[in-house]
Amino acid sequence: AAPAASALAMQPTSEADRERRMKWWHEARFGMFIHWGLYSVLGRHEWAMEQEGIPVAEYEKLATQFKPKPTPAKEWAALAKKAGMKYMVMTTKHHEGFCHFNTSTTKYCAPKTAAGRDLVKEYVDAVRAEGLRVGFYFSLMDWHHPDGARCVKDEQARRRFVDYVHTQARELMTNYGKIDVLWYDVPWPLTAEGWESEKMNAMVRKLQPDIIMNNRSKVPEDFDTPEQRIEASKGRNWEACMTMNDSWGYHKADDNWKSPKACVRNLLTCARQGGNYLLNIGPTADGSIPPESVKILTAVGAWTAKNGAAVYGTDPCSVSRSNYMSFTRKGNTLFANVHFWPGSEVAIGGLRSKVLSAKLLATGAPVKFEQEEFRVKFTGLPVNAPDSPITTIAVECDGE
Ligand code: FHN
Repeated sequence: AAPAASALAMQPTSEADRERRMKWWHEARFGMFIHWGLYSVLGRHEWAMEQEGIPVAEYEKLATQFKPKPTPAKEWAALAKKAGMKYMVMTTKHHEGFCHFNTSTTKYCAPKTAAGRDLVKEYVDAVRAEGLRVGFYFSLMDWHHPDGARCVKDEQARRRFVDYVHTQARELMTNYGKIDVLWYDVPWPLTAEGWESEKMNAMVRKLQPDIIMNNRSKVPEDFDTPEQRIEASKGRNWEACMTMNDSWGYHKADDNWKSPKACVRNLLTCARQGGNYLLNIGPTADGSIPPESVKILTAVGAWTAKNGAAVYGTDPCSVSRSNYMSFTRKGNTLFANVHFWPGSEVAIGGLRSKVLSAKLLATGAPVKFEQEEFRVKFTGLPVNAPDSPITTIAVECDGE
């Protein structure tokens, strides 16, 4: 007999079930990405092995130098909380193939090498201790596995490689309690069919019925992943992942850091268009966070602590006409987020709604306003920006 309509409605990939599983994620808006691996020992970007042509036998020796300090994940989780991030996604295995988790599939993993412990367990415990949601990044591409280079043409090699990767996915979904996000990366050189991604993802959902997955196993799943850009590709089911400098993994010479203002503007742009912002840190080999990242996220957190209402749980916003502020919305409250403070007067053109009242969001200080047919002027403001890196004016309107 056909399954009842309610059972169909709650199938793991039904829209109704997807909305149920993604409710917290939409409200969360802002997460921390963490890229950490043997490449952090080199300090020259997470693609060093491939870009520098380092042979596997030479590269894997980096595992003897990878001896993280005790529980660095506690520092990451504390900083994420302070920044106003609500979930974290850590590389459990990047393309280099080194696993931070205990696995039956290989000795090339943290518990069985110099690190001598399960770094994924430490991470999960630290994230949960801060009340944040747990995400695993998992690379399908694996430069260490001997079948990686021949799995496209050799069916037996493909079978071994797919079984290896599916087994690791099963271990990650089984051994660490409730996992909230599975963030696949780079399926090269196989397709969704080659990876048997639908079978793998069905296994994941059976083990973790509430999990949400990205689109990088080459099956659309729950959310899209625009990288280093903001693109509202799938309604509200998308997350822009970005670095703070130019590198995902720790790069000792990469000094091209974004400002706190640039990061808050990215967060606001994601919020205005309904998506999420996943902002990356690249810890050093011992797990320390680069001081520049600490400085940036501390400044971002100072803003979200006072102005979070302008980004968390907001609705998509159609107001956009300004080159010195960006707009977000929650119901009939419009947030005018001023990134270039013009002085004692701020004006918005083309607002459809009637303004009822206005205030500085951070302090609640009332803001005077005058509304004409096509313009609202906010007057009597401080000459210098009252907040940093952005000042938000909350405008109560009689409609959206
Ligand atoms: O090659 C990776 C890269 O190192 C990094 O992990 C990013 C993060 O989204 N994903 C791949 C590039 O798309």
